Amino acid sequence: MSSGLYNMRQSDFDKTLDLRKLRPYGDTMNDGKVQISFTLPVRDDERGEEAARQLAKSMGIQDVNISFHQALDKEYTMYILYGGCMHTVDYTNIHVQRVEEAVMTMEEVNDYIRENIRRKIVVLGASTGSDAHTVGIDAIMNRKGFAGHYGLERYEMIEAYNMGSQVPNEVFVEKAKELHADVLLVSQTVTQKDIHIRNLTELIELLEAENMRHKLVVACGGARITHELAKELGYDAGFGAGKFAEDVASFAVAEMVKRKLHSQ
Ligand code: B12
Repeated sequence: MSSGLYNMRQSDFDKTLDLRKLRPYGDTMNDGKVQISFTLPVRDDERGEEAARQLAKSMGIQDVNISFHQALDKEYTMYILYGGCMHTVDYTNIHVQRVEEAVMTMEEVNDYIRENIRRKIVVLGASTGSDAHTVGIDAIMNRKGFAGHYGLERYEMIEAYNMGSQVPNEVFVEKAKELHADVLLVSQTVTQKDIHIRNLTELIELLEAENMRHKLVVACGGARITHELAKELGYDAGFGAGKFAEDVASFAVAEMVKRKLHSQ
């Protein structure tokens, strides 16, 4: 929500909002209403329902209403519950690291490259390691794009190569060498047992061992990737859900110019 809208709301609409004690909003300020869903490995009966209710209460949810329950199998039941979450967070004390670069349109990125880099740039992308999810990297790379945002293959000043999924880090690095890539983009979807951390770390270590890391812009993305995590792991930037080709393209070209990578 823009700060303008927020200010309007606080002064004109509701005076009970306290950002130091922020709660979910259902239909009344501070009612804390949330909907949660989970599966319990028990049969679909009254005892299971009570177990679901008690579990929700122990999560800090009051006035629990089980709005839906369905047997998935003999001994597995899915529940959807509605209730008021009594926990709060201090919004005024929340500070996050995020990519600060202004986001340009596809045309602006092309113009920026023409003016500042004066040659096409090479971007190589893949979903690496054991990760078989392709939709995220395709959303960023594919010509047709995703949700109305064209992918990098459509950018006139970008030579984009998408290696698909399950690409071993060694193969990815070899391809980067072969293509003289300027930018590497990695997608990681599966985070079970921290596999993404190991995989992302291994790539940076390989690039460092090959003396390539400082010559490249390296970014990663995926639903559970944050900019903060990416920076911690040695990446230049991280992009999560709701980010598109223009977000990473704007960042990458500005970073190339900032670090004078185009003239190396
Ligand atoms: C489709 C899917 C599959 C398909 C994948 C097919 C394919 N060709 O991609 C199949 C059936 C193969 C699959 C398999 C598995 N899956 Co799956 N899958 C999904 C599902 C339903 C959708 C994922 C998706 O396509 N999202 C849409 C894209 C557009 O979103 P996105 O990836 O977040 O991408 C956006 C951003 O994150 C960002 N982005 C992504 N990458 C990058 C990269 C860069 C550089 C940038 C800038 C941005 C960026 O931009 C995109 C656009 O905004 C999700 C559940 C869900 N609803 O999310 C589970 C899910 C991801 N899968 C999951 C799991 C566990 C698995 C399996 C391990 C299941 C199993 N036990 O076998 C296997 C793993 C296989 C493997 N080796 O990787 C879990 C992951 C949990 C976790 N965090 O670890 C999920 C969340 C389901 C769940 N709730 O448990 N899966």
